[in-house]
Amino acid sequence: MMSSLHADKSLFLLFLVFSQIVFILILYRHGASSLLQGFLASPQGSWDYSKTHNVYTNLSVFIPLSDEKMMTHCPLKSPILVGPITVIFAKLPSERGIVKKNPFVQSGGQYRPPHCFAHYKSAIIIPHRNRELHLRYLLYYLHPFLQRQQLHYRIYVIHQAGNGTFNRAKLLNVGVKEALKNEDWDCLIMHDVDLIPENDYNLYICDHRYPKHMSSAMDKFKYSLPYWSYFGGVSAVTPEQYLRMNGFPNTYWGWGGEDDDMFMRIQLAGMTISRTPLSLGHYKMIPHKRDKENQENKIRFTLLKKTKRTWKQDGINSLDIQLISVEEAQLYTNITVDVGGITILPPEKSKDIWTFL
Ligand code: BGN
Repeated sequence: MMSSLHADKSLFLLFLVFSQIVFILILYRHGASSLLQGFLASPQGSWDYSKTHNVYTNLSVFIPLSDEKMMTHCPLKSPILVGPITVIFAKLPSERGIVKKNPFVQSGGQYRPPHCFAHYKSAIIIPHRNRELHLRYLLYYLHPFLQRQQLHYRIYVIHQAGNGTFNRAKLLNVGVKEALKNEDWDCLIMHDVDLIPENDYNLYICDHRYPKHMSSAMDKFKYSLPYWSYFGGVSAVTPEQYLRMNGFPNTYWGWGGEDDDMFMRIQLAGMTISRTPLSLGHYKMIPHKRDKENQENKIRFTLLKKTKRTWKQDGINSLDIQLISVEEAQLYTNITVDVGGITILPPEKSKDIWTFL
């Protein structure tokens, strides 16, 4: 009797030690937020995307408390998360319609839960030009999506002035710099304008160990990764990780390569990436053609070969731009910037001449 009790106790102790080792290993490999995501989410792969919910479902339960002094921290798990969200690109909502549906969003596209203190503060940074309709769809879905997660957040749209070749990474550098002037954000989320998240358990918070790639399963790539080191679409870095990798490159004009450069500089700065599980990182891309001012970057391979030598000189420490305006629209903070570079003259004056500024 005594010896079986003793054996039970040893077995239990062994189990305890084993679970602790597993816990520490997960924490070490993937960071704290992965544990939190694991805890909050259903087991990997078990989401049923054929049953989806309206992104505005139950949002009206978040209303201000009658006595502000009674306000406490929001619970770690938001009570209204539903998982898969219905994302369709049917009738485009008007801007006024979106404002009406999001009464607690304040000027500049900022939100704090009206009934509790948020655990996380995230800035959403969206490079943009001539994609007004995409932006409207994104705002329609993203505002309620972020409120469902009870975050303190603000949406920044970084608008490239002029009609020169698009420079996504440089616009992101501008967005980070400007966002950090407003607030000490815990997390900076780099967000393409044409990607809509499809699962509200995909939390818009950072992994404090490593930069996190969030759009791991896009419909465009049949809900899988196009290649293992893919870091494009939507990603999240803390201000500290951002500084450590010297921000993003300023030298990638046009389509392609800048996200691969980001991946490289993460490694060069002694980090690696974490990734939202594919079952959670579902995104729908708004269908569109490539913009004519976002031609394929033909020298991206050459640039990528040089990243090892250039990343410490080219980045947030060498950002050279002309800030044109910072305006608080109702649904977002609108930052317009001249990033320089190559400009194509407007068609009536143009004789197919490229002007280098
Ligand atoms: C890759 C592009 C990425 C782009 C993805 C997905 C390059 C550089 C190759 C060495 N990278 O091929 O920038 O996000 O496709 O479209 O072209």
